[in-house]
Amino acid sequence: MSAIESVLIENRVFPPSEALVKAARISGMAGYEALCAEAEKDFTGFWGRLARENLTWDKPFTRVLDESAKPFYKWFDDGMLNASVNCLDRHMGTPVENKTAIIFEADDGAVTQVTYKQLLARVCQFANALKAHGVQKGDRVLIYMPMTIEGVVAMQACARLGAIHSVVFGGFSAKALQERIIDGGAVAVVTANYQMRGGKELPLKAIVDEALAMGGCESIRNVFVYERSASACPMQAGRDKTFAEVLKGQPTECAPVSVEAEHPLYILYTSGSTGKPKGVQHSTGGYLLQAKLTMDWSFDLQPSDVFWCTADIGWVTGHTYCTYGPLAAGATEIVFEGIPTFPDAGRFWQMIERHKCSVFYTAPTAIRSLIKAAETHDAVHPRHSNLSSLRIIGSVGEPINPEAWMWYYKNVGGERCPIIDTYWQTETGAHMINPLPGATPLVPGSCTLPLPGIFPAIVDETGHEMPNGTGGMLVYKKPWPSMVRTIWGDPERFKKTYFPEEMKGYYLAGDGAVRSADRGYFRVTGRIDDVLNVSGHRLGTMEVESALVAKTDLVAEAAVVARPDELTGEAICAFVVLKRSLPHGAEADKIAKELRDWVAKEIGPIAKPKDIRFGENLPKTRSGKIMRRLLRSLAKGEAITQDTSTLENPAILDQLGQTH
Ligand code: 6R9
Repeated sequence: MSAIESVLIENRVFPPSEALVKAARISGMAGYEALCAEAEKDFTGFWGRLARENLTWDKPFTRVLDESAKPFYKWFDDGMLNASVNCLDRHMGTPVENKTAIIFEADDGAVTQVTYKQLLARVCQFANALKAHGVQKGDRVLIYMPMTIEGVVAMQACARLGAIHSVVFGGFSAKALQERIIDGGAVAVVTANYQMRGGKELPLKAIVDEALAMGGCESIRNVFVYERSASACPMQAGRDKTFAEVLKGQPTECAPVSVEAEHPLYILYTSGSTGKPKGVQHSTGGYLLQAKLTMDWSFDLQPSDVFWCTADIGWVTGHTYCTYGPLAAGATEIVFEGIPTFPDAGRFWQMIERHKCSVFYTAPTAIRSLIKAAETHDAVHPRHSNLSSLRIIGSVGEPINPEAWMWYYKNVGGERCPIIDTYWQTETGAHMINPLPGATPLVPGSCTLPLPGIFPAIVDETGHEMPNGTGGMLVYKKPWPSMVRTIWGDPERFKKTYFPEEMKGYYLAGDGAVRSADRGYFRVTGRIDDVLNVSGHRLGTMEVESALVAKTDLVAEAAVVARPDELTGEAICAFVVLKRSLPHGAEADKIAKELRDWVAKEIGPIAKPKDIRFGENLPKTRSGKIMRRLLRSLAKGEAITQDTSTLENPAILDQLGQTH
């Protein structure tokens, strides 16, 4: 049975325990429904109330929502605030001041802690350093950092100055970095000399150098280098400076720059259906509101909680649930530098025990790989760690299959902790559809119901709503405060991608979904566009195709599709036509490796195709269109049952069946 089929017949229900219902911030379905009803009755009144209650405003807003230029919605737009004030200064003079903000565990196991007060001082110091180098409100700062306290500090320091950060995941290539520097017009790069992962020292600064040497990055004035490792790295005099150099003598106080609620807090690039990644632009006020609120709602955050989101700051989950949400909510959070399998695959469970983590938030792909590890090597099974501190566990990034859900529920959550399966996107900024710990009965594999104030629906291609039980496209009928504001530098693409005419003003998420006939629960079935989801990471098929055909000495044509994969959710399967004769055996393997390495250099190792298949041609219709549905069947190893009569070259199907 396929994962999707098993999800559709899922009928186990897990209601929250009475104790949780009693103690939770939103108590029982009645509590949830009351908030939903408030939002329905007075949409702007609801969001206005929450924005006043949850954020500190330098100048209060008088307008909640301005729809005059829709779909370019504005929220709280005559209000002024600062994001770092809302994450740090807000807690000064309260009991949170001396509370641990971050417990940092390094790759090698070394632990460092900072309180809110100390973190504020570090953010101010780094903000002063940026300021001393001319960084101002509205400037773009590219951050290419490992998971460290300094990574969070760099982001918060930008926010303090009203500078717009653009974080690029440390696994992306020099080429990807260069594209993002150019698109965003960044004035500075914040990086580290090396990053430590799995006991290995990997260069970061050298990749920045490579990116800058590719040209077109003349906007960059400075590169700030955090000395994560004692090993030296090349430094260009005048341009490159170490953290130690620039922090020296900087005061630990820095007046925050108050910005308009709509002022961009950050740009984060994500994949779409073309080869060019989109710079998703987020606001300050609306974004921060939902980052903070969802900590309270989805994770029922309590003052004593130790929160751990395992995502990297290079992804949206790391932005909202490492850098902004937990700090805005005054939580103690764990920041982890390393990987889940080093020194062994019990690392997560050992860390939960070591730091008494109470709210744990990770991705299905990590869970699946740790299940496999625990099944083959019992010593890393979670049963060997004391996980009794856990009260809530979460999932994000891709659909979680019921088998992995049950394992997570039993072995990590001790059949006691609700699994909060959070469905959302880079573009939504924060959680959209997920259960609430003290309210929603859980169904494995379902993200259940929308958060209060969020109005999703399932529609057909013409925007008509589908009855429960019938699949369709997921849309949102109303805007929400933390929604994407535009695509950096490309408002037309923003409109076309998210608000296409057929959708009647609804936001099109790009995912397929179905609501259950009985409860109206949502199940997200996966992307309906050309976006792949490999280990919870978004990649465009076109992006990988463009990378392959850029190897002009070897590749004539390439088509990329996804196939289901037990571990990574989806895997990339590339069909390649070479500029030479069809290779066989060891030679084919060698070329396949060369192509994988090439893609890793063009985009990053996460984009390496798992399967590569060579053919003298691709299956095309007589009008020259690549028949992707056939490629998908071939990738899955299915028998071809589709009609191939329109195929120009049917013999090609046999050739393309072979994987390298
Ligand atoms: C937060 C994040 C977004 C895409 C999204 C969907 C998939 C994320 C999911 C999920 C099913 C969940 N997705 N969470 N699918 N259930 N709980 O992952 O953002 O990297 O932009 O990816 O991921 O397909 O459209 P992002």
